[in-house]
Amino acid sequence: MLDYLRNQLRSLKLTYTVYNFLHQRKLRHNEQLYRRYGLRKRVYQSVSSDDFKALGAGEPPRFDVHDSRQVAASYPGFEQFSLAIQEGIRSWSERGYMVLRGFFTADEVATINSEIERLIGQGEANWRYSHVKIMFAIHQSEAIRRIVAKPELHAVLSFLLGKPVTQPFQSINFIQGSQQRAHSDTIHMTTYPLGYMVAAWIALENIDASNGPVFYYPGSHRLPYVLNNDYPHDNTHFTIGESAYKAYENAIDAVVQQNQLQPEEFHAQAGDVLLWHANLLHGGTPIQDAHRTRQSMVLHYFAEDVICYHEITQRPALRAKS
Ligand SMILES: O=C(O)CCC(=O)C(=O)O
Repeated sequence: MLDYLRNQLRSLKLTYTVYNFLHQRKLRHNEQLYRRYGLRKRVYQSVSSDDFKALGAGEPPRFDVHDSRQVAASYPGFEQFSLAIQEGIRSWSERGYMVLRGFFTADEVATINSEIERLIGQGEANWRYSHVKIMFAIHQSEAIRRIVAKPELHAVLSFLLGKPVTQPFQSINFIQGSQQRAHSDTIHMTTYPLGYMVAAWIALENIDASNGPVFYYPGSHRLPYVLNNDYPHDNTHFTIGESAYKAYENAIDAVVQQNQLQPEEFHAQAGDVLLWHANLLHGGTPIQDAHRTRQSMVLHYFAEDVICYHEITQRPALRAKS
């Protein structure tokens, strides 16, 4: 009965509006952005891609417009990166992902893992999605926050987006593989203009084909964004459709089939990092060995001075200071 009521409340746009109204402090950054981009809405109201149609596409990230292989070296700051990172940046426009091998040390990885273990042991881990994801550990652990706040990571992300990127919007930790179906993060963390999000996924142990690695479709970020109007979401003016996310996943499967996309898997050593573009299609492969863990952490970053929201539920993103 309680679950039923909770689901009913979650399907009402009004529930989110009231929640946002009560948390306006975390939406204040949008006041100036709405003015700047010409969006005529209150910051606590629902917002989705429909609201931006009349405003045009806005200015996309620079490497979505110009091939990073041709132009990256001409932007200030490129020389600060190692040769391996420079090569990753060069291939960004074409592939939509890049790898930072050995970016976190064994000590840093061990500290993150023991902090997660501590949160779980103390019953403080913020589990979601049937005990698959631990949300926002960065808000609970000073040690994790400090480790992931590497200036070099922020420098790479800022360089890729051509706008400052200073802190993660959220963190998610996994103990086992997510086995999540293919999706683009833009359906969960949408921006106006589109494309100003990057994910940084950190291997916290060695990962191979048997413990549910992340998979992705190279180059898929260049396909059109799939947003609410591109699948049968059954939303109404007042409610969010109950099976909207499933319908979205089915639409992405169709995109994969139509374009005959071929997946790659991210096999990694502990400390390796995979960065992916806001629209790169990706997910988690099935776990072949149920006895194995797949400890990992993903951080999602928005560029500063863009509008961020959740397309499916049409909620503006609340930004808490970490
Ligand atoms: O870690 C995984 O298996 C998938 C993570 C993911 O899809 C995401 O962070 O968007």
